[in-house]
Amino acid sequence: MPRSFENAITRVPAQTFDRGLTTSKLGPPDYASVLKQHHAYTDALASIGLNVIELEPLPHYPDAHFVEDTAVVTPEMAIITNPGAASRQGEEKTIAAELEPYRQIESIQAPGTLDGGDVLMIDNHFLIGLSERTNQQGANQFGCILDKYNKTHTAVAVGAGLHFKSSVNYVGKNTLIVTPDFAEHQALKAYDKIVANPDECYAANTLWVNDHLLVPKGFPNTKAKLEALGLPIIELDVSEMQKMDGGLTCLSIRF
Ligand code: CIR
Repeated sequence: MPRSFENAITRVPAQTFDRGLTTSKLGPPDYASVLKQHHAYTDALASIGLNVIELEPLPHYPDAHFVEDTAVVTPEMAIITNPGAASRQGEEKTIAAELEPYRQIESIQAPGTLDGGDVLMIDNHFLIGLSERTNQQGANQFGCILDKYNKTHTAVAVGAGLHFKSSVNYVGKNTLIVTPDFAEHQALKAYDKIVANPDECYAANTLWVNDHLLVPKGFPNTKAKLEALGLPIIELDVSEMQKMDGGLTCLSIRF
């Protein structure tokens, strides 16, 4: 039986949204469209049974609505991260305060850095991407915390894309959706794979939640492959988030 989540923390994007970090060359985001897309996203989460805890915008942190990077929550505890980008450090404190009533709190300490976007939780096993945001010390600290709770992990180097979950996500039924460069990766050999089309790599950032698939709009070939899983699909336009290197997984913390 797939794990079911009760809650999702989200944050309304601030008007300063366009001052966030980005490597994309997709042009400036439009704030009204950002809000509309964010609203459709929270509506989708609510429609599949999640209680959405929506936080106020944080204008001094233009990336703060990408809440996933600040915490990883398991059934037993929450690991508060130390985000790898200097401009995002401090976001995690506001999230720790939200999670304290629900979970035992653990945390990553400097000089370790880790972004939640680099952590893929598959039941009690965790894949941890080593990226420009998550360093070896951060991954080691994360691994030590997992050990305490009898959970296992594997570290994986991230070659392309911002985070590990820009390229690899779990979609239920022992299956990962991956970009072509992860199709034959040794660390992922225990899983079946759906490989995103080479011109649709962004669709690898698909979110499996409460046995539904939230899929970014505009990637029809990869969506057709996901349909073979037989799960209900909710297609969402996140084109404005993509302009800021974000996507479906990073807009919420599910627990
Ligand atoms: C950043 O560069 O930190 C943000 N502009 C995007 C973060 C996206 N987070 C994620 O995919 N987990």
